[in-house]
Formats: sequence, C-alpha cells, structure tokens
Amino acid sequence: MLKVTTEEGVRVLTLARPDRLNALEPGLLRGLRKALREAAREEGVRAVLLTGEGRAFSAGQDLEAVPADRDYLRVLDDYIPVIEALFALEKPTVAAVNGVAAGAGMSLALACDLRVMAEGAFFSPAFVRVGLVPDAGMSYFLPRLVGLARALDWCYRSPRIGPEEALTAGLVSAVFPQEGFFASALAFAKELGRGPTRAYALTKRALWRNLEADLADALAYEAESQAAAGATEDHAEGLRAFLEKRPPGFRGR
Ligand code: LHQ
Repeated sequence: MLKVTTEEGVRVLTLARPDRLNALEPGLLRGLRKALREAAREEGVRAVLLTGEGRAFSAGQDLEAVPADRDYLRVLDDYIPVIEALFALEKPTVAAVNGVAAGAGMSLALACDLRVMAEGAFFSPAFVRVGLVPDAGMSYFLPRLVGLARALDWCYRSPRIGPEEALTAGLVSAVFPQEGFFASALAFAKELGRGPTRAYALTKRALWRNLEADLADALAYEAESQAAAGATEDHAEGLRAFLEKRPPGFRGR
C-alpha cells in the first residue's frame, strides 16, 4: 500500500510493503498514480517526497506477483503512467532513498528530480540478475543523469552503488546518516517546498528539453521560459525582497 501524508507543503508518499521490501505490484502502482495526480492538482502541495517504509526504498517489481504468462507489456502498463506522472509533475520531486533501491525501485528514484540517500542504502539496477533489461524509465534517465559509460557499466554488472559512488556520480544530492534520515530528507524537501514553484517547473522542463535542442532553439526556449517566470508573483516577490534586503516569501504562484 501507499501512505500519503503532508508536512508543511511537502506531500510525502511512502511505499509501505515493508515485509516485501516495498516490492512494486499493481495496487501500489495504481495508488502512486492517483497520489501523483492529487499532488499535481492541490495548490498547497509545493514538493513531493517519495520514500519507503522499513529497511528498503523498493526492491523493484514484486517477483512473486509476475503473471504466469509473463506478459510484461501488460505489467509495464502499470508503470508507464507513474513514471510519466512523476516526470510531468510541475513541482519538485525528491526520492528519499532510505534503503535498497533495486530494479524498477531504482527507476522510480531516477524519475524524481533529485535524490538523497541514507548512509546504509544502495542502488542496484538488478534487472540483469534476473535476465531482464532496464525498464520503468531507467534506460532513459540513467545515461542522462550519470553518462552512458557509467550507465552501461552499472546495468551490465549491477553492482551495489553505495553513497560514496552515488555522490561521485552525481546520482544523489546528499547523503544523510541513517539515524534521523527521514527528518533530514524532509527538511531537504521542505526547503524546495518554500521555493518559487513555477520557476522550478520551468527550470526542470527547460533543462530536460534542451538536452535534445541546438543552441538557437535552447536560447529561444529559455527566453520563453524566462518570460513566463518573469510574470509570476514569486518573481515580483523575489525582486522586492532583494531590494528590501530580506529573505523572499515565495508562495508558489
Ligand atoms: C521480494 C523482492 C522482490 C518479491 C525482496 N519481489 N519479494 C520486472 C519484471 C516485469 C516487468 C516489470 O519490470 C521488472 C523490473 C524489475 O524491477 S526486475 C528487478 C526486480 N528486483 C530484483 O531483482 C531484486 C530482488 N531482491 C533482491 O535481490 C534482494 O531482496 C535485495 C538485494 C533487494 C535485498 O536483499 P536482503 O537484504 O538479503 O533481503 P531479502 O532478499 O532477504 O528480502 C527480504 C524479503 O523480501 C524476502 O522475503 P522472505 O519471505 O524470505 O522474508 C524476499 O523474498 C522479499 N523480496 N525483493 N523484488
């Protein structure tokens, strides 16, 4: 099941099948899809934090719940809308990787804007270990986040990618001690939740889009994005706050 709470503008989504290491099955994926739709709609939600209950973030696809006919086209039908919804969400998304993130569990974390991890946690592509290929967005996100050479290496060997390697690769923004991990991750997300939400959304869109653009196209898109950001209340507040030498009070509009 999925637990949904809100902490000062941060919608916390907790994968909660701890006895199965939060392995993913259709019910949980449907819950995620619904929760992401709600997070997108609710104005008071200014950031999303995705985490796991117990000792794992998620061990990926529930290997005991794969259909007997192994119709993986159908299995992946449940994943695709979740990954698309995470990527499309116009609010900062953070994966709080509290423990192992394997296979499609790692993919979920990759589809978030940023990741933080606990000292004892690790990522593992895992797919190759069961004779499968990266899915749920991993083949898209991983090379873009850490480079093609590293992505191929990790997907072939499926090593345990711990905090040091993840930080060096730029896969995570921060590593926090196991003790108090959730509080640290929440504080990280709350900081984003207090930011200029529209500007974050425009930034995310421009950075991803312009990976595939030429310079002229990228410059034109930036100008359009800046015009949109320039029209927000948060920009007006940011300007006022600067001139008045005080911290800005962004409201996400
Ligand atoms: C699990 C799982 C699990 C069920 C631990 N399922 N029960 C694939 C197919 C089709 C289409 C969609 O996409 C995919 C994508 C994928 O995600 S493929 C990759 C799937 N994930 C894996 O291959 C990882 C499998 N798990 C492991 O390698 C280990 O469990 C890790 C390294 C994650 C953790 O190891 P340990 O800390 O030693 O824990 P454990 O193995 O003892 O697990 C605890 C329990 O959780 C255990 O059950 P039990 O009844 O014995 O206590 C496991 O069977 C269960 N569990 N992962 N994916």
